[in-house]
Formats: sequence, structure tokens, C-alpha cells
Amino acid sequence: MSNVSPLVGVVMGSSSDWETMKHAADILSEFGIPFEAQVVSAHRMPDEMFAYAEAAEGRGLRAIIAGAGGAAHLPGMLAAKTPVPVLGVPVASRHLQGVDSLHSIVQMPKGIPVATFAIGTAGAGNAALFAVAMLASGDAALREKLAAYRVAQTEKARAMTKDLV
Ligand code: RP5
Repeated sequence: MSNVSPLVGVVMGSSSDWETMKHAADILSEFGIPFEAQVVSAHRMPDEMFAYAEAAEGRGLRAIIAGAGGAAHLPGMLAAKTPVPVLGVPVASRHLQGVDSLHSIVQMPKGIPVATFAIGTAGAGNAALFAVAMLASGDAALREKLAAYRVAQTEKARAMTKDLV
């Protein structure tokens, strides 16, 4: 994290979500995107959640990556209170392995969108990459960085074959 104003907020319902959500933070760090990370529980601290959403646009946030598990209302409720795009990450829950989280986040009523990603660390990482892509549309240097990231990924996948036999 840096001292400059954050462009992306990474929020989660509990510190137990951090193990998943740090995969979003790692990607944002890799791309040099200023971000903040904090627990903003929809159910346990609803007043702070509303305050966070209401202040988000004015504070300059361009995207909010929100992760939660179980009855995962955080992304949807944030989206209801801010025009800043909300990227929802379903965290794998103890009892239903995150299928509950996924359904809670993805089934938004028409009119209040939440971009919903895969359950778990892949979803957290991809939400961050999506935020990078959003920011890159107005930033040529960031676009180049994203292109280089994808080339490196392709090369890594190609190199996998030689380890098979
Ligand atoms: C949700 O409840 C959180 O997002 C977390 O995934 C889940 C469990 O929270 P803890 O009981 O671990 O604090 O609100």
C-alpha cells in the first residue's frame, strides 16, 4: 500500500477473508495501483459500510473490490449506495464451499450491477486484473504493463509442456 490516494478499495466482511483477498492486493501492488484494504462488514458494521460507500466516489475510488462469504451481502449493498463499480468476490465458506457466497453476490436485481468473479483466490486475482483493465483504458503505460503481464502468462503456460514427460 502507498501514501497516495487510493484508486481501488479492497474491502471484506471479515479478517478471515484476507487470505483470499490478499490475492487481489498482490496484483494491485504488482501493477503499482494505489489501494486500501479494510474490513467493512455488511452485517456487523452496517453504518460504517454505508459511510464507506457514500464517501467512495468523493475520495476518488475508481473501483471497489468487495469479498465476502456465506450470506455475502457486502458487494450488493455497497453497489446500492455508490456509483463506483463494485467487483464482487465470493469467498469460500466453511459449510457450502462458497456456492452460497457466489449465489448471494451474483443474483443482483436488474438496475444495481455487481461484477461477480469466481469463488476464491482466482476470483480475487481476476477482480484485481479487471480493475487494472478498467484503469488502463485511460492510461497507456498501464495498458502496456497489462499486455506484458499477459505475454508472460502465455510464455509460462507454453513452458509447462516440457515438464510433462
Ligand atoms: C462473512 O462471514 C465474512 O465475509 C466471512 O467470509 C464470513 C465468516 O466470517 P468470520 O466468522 O470468519 O468472521 O461476513
